[in-house]
Amino acid sequence: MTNNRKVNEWVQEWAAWCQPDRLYWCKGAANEWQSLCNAMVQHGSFIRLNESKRPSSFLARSDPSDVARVESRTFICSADQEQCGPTNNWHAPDEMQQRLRKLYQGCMKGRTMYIIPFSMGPVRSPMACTGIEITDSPYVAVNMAIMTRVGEEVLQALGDRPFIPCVHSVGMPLSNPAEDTPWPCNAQEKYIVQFPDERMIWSYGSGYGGNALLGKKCFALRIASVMARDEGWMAEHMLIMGVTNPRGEKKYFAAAFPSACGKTNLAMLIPTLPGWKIETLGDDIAWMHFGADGRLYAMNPEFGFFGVAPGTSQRSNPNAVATIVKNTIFTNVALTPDGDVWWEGLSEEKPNRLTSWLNQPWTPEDKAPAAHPNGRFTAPLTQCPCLDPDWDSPQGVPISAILFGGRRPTVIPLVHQAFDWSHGVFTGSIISSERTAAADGTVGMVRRDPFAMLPFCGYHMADYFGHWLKIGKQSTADKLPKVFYVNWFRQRNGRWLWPGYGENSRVLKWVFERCDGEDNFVRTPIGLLPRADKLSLDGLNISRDDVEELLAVRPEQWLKEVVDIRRFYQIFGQRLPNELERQLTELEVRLQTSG
Ligand code: OXD
Ligand code: MN
Repeated sequence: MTNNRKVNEWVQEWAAWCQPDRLYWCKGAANEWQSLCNAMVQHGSFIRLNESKRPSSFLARSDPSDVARVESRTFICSADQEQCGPTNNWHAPDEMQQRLRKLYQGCMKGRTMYIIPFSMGPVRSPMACTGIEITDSPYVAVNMAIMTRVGEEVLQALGDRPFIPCVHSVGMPLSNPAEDTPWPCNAQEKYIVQFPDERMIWSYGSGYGGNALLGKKCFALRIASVMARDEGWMAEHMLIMGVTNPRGEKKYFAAAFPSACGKTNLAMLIPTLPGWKIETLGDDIAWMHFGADGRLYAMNPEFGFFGVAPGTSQRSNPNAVATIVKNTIFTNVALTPDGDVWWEGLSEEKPNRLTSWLNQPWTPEDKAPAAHPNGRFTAPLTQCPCLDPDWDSPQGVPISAILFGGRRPTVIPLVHQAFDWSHGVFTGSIISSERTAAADGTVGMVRRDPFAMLPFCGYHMADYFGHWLKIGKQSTADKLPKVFYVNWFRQRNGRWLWPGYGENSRVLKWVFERCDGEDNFVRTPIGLLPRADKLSLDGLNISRDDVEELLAVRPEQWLKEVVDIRRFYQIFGQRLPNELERQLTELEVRLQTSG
């Protein structure tokens, strides 16, 4: 209970409807987290990991049908279908509410309803927003306690201002508590529903990640993008990092990549270039507001990392490995005989014997992976060894550069800079990547994922492009972040050309120097590329040929890209901003007249 009448009424209304056996108000204290986790161990939903190897850490195994975000069951229910746009699933809000109300009726029988007051952003920051999630999943309660700032302080700071109501149920009422399973969910019906007009979220049937931890994708991106449009700020699928050069000068970069393209690795990168330092503020979401000085300030609304485990290793991301040594929840990874976790890529040598994420005995001869490709860790931001000193700043940090990128084996060079903000908006709008395991769908297919926001924009994507263009008019070129496009994934004959990881610091250095206006570039039809002698490659074992290929801009390939972009743009019809049409035509002309 709280003194906030609106909150109490809302909770009581939903409790009456969902009929849980009991209510539990989350207070956010450390001992609360421990006791909720202990209860989950008792119940069989959590396995406590070996205390001497991984203190205060747990493994959860989901139902095999509930392993990723389900974009096909994600809906934007705006009153006006036009507002939703062609890249989202739309449903009439009244009808959706009727349908879900039926499903929610009695859906928490035999369970506890957890009430989770949470703040996206530092409590009392002018950029922060409050949500309250009600859920019948203790897994959600303990994950939310890591991923967001939870507790009484949040309700106090809220006062009687509005909050974002978030309703979640796993959709598996119990007539007999003995019938419960370690990972309750509803195999038949799943709904992840955003109501942008009412600014509320209803989720049903899934207990996994972004489907259930409603502060993340549903609130901090889908609903927040609508708020940002209306209020003149930006809610973006971006990491935030601090970059310091050997002279001690520091700049902040934000970067948008589609899901599972290495945002967490980049955010925590250890530079191979001597004297350079990277510090992390966030690995997934950035909210950006203009400061009084006309610059864009970014804040990470989250409080933890919900990172993809497979591929995370001492080699790929030592800082992530150090972040997850304790107080971490692992989901759908393998269990070692001595009670620790393992996943593909964690060590070069595979352990002889494991229990797979499917709770089956596993040996290296098995064809199926031991960990699910979308297996995750949930760990507190504060455990990151390279956490930026300003990670909790209520004002956020001023952004000098925005990086876009994706996985493209061909066509896109290692790095290029947009000519100006509008051209930068164009480059963001054409991000493309191979699909990964973070969402359901065919892995490996190239899909366009504008601004890495395709599954996360809460309104018409063409209007979102327009919003980006409008943001560019609210300040001046010297104050707006410079925009870049990177591609670590270019290949020749199936071989990666760029070593990636810590070596990406070489690209960040070039970006940093571009922000200072250094004359280190060549002009090409697609943008500004590094002058070959200005990309620091000392100490890197890379052939001249490979560097040439990495930086190659081939007009004939790009002209094909233009055709594909034009086809992609058609889905937005008349609503596509003219400016982007103009950018595309100008690119085509530059390509046709080049060389
Ligand atoms: C994520 C995603 O989980 O983008 O961050 O899918
Ligand atoms: Mn993400």
